[in-house]
Amino acid sequence: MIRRNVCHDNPGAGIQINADPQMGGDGITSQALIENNTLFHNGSAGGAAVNLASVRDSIIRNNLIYDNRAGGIAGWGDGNGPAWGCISNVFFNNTVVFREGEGRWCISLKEGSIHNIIMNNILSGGHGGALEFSRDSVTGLVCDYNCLYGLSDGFVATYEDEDYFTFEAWRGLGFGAASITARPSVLFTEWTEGCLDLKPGSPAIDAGTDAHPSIPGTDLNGNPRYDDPSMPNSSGGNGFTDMGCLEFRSGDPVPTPTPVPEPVVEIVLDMGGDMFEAGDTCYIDLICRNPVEEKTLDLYVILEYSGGYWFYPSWRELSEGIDFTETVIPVEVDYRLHIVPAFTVPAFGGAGPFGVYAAGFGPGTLDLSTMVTNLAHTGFSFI
Ligand SMILES: [Ca+2]
Ligand SMILES: [Ca+2]
Repeated sequence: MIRRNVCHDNPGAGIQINADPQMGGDGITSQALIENNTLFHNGSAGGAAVNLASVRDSIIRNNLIYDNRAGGIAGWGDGNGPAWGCISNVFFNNTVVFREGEGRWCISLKEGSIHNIIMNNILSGGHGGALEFSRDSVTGLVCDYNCLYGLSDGFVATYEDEDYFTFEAWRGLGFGAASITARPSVLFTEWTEGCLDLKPGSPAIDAGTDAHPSIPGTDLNGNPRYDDPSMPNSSGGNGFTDMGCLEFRSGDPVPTPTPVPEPVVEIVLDMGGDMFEAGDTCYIDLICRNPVEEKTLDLYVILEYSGGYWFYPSWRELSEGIDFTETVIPVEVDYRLHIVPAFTVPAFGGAGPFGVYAAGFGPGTLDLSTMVTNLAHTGFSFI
């Protein structure tokens, strides 16, 4: 595993795996993982930024490869013949970009490097183009959902300096029905300054695919896939995987669904007056207004006076617990739910203020967070 390295200004390759069969052993490297590396300014004396020989069943993904002098990612047999090609590897979500007039090809597979899968990459050549193959390396090739570009001459692919293909010609060979082509200035924020973040509206946004188990669910920086609401979901699988190694996320807050308003039950209390004397007969009318939808509540009413709390129904004191009345409140205006039975105002000995409170809770709960009505209150005094 070669992960999260920064490799730059090497005259040769930045990362190299050569199994060197002439040195004994089977000469094959299998199941390597090369991911989340950043490579730039390598290859002034030749050698791809990621240089692989006889590597098989391996994953090369989420690598940021820019401003290198020779190739981007190269797989071959190191001159030992097609029996030592790079076989059955996957190249996913790499961003390989060259400056205009510089470098070779973004991904080169040669010398019997067959059965490889190349998807979700942004490959923009500076002197060469995006993809280079030897004719014996396209067997079993799967190549789609890539953004391909060649800055110098408009060719995105070649069969090793024999045939050159424009984007449309390359797609015509069956490599890339879902691929796109776009200049780096259209894709990136400040590509000439080395900032290869996708910019708003970049066609690489939501245009890759996650329809392969080795496609990374997070990008080079560990950020998860993001569905940009301003871009169509044209990718395969989940529909919003980006091409390249840096998933775009807008600076705007993540949109949240418009909340569905909680049905409102308004409770109105009416004591028929606000001045009472011990021995008076007192009434409390409890009227519900419920304009939204029928709702089931546990309803309670508290009478507070003389420093104590009394709960309806049955006007018990707090120490005896609270009786709840489960009630279905229909959709009606001024629905008179309960007319609390008349009671006699008792003798009092404390100071005011005094009052009646009423509220409703979700059935079976007594938790303020589940209070589903406003807390109604009406005050009164003793004469
Ligand atoms: Ca996305
Ligand atoms: Ca989207």
